[in-house]
Amino acid sequence: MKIYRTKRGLLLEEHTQFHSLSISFDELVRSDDPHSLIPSVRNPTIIAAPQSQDLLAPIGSQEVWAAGVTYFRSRSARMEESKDAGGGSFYDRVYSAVRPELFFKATARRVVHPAAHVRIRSDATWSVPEPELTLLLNPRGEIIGYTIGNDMSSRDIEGENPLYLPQAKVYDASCALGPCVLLTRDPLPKSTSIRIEILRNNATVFDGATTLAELKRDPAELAGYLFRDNTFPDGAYLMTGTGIVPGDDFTLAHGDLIRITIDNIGTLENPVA
Ligand code: DO4
Ligand code: MG
Repeated sequence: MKIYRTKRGLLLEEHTQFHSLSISFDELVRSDDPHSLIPSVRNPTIIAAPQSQDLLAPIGSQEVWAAGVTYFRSRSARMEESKDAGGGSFYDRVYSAVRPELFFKATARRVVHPAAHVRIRSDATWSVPEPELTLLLNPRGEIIGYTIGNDMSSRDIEGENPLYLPQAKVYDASCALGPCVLLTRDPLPKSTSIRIEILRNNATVFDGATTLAELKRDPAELAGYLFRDNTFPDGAYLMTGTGIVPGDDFTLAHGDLIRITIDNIGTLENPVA
């Protein structure tokens, strides 16, 4: 089942039918078992599917965190962009280390809704979107669902010095989530595909794809690291890293359209402001 957060409240999509839910997103995430709670908060009336302009990012009070260098492609791209700063070794080391790279990505205020504008930093010269499977974790650190995330990144800033990573990653409208949460405790199949297309003036200027078979880390293990010595009373989102990085000659431009699709979840589209 899928949960949409909309201007009309939470909607449930089940067997292609839509119902409203009389519960907030935070209450859903905090509940012990969202699946068994849903029948008691589902309005029986079947309603129309939400319009794309009514969709809100599926987030309440959750923080958004992210994992990095979890795909070989991310390791290689980062080593290249940071070679003058000594990146030849630290990205390679974190790719193979037992402890993953986890970083803070966004508060809900910095997350943009589906179809809303993401931003590139005004002081960046080399910016890319990062299409990432994103885990929804309950307050116990268990995966209760999945959404699509865009971890907007300033490659020139993070490449200049790894200590600039928070500035390369965390700024207004640096993150997009949506269009819905696929509510399931089951791991997604390794064959799950993640695809991205970037359009400029209606023409594709970059496209790429990967699958979860390329993700080096186990999602539950990433969640376990995030919840070590950290409490999240309203749960949290954890982006699982990118396996798709455009070539070094590509940078986003104002007006581009970023389209990210993950099997069984949907498509998240955001224009670049
Ligand atoms: O270490 C820098 C960021 C890595 C990242 O965001 C990713 O691999 O997706
Ligand atoms: Mg990323």
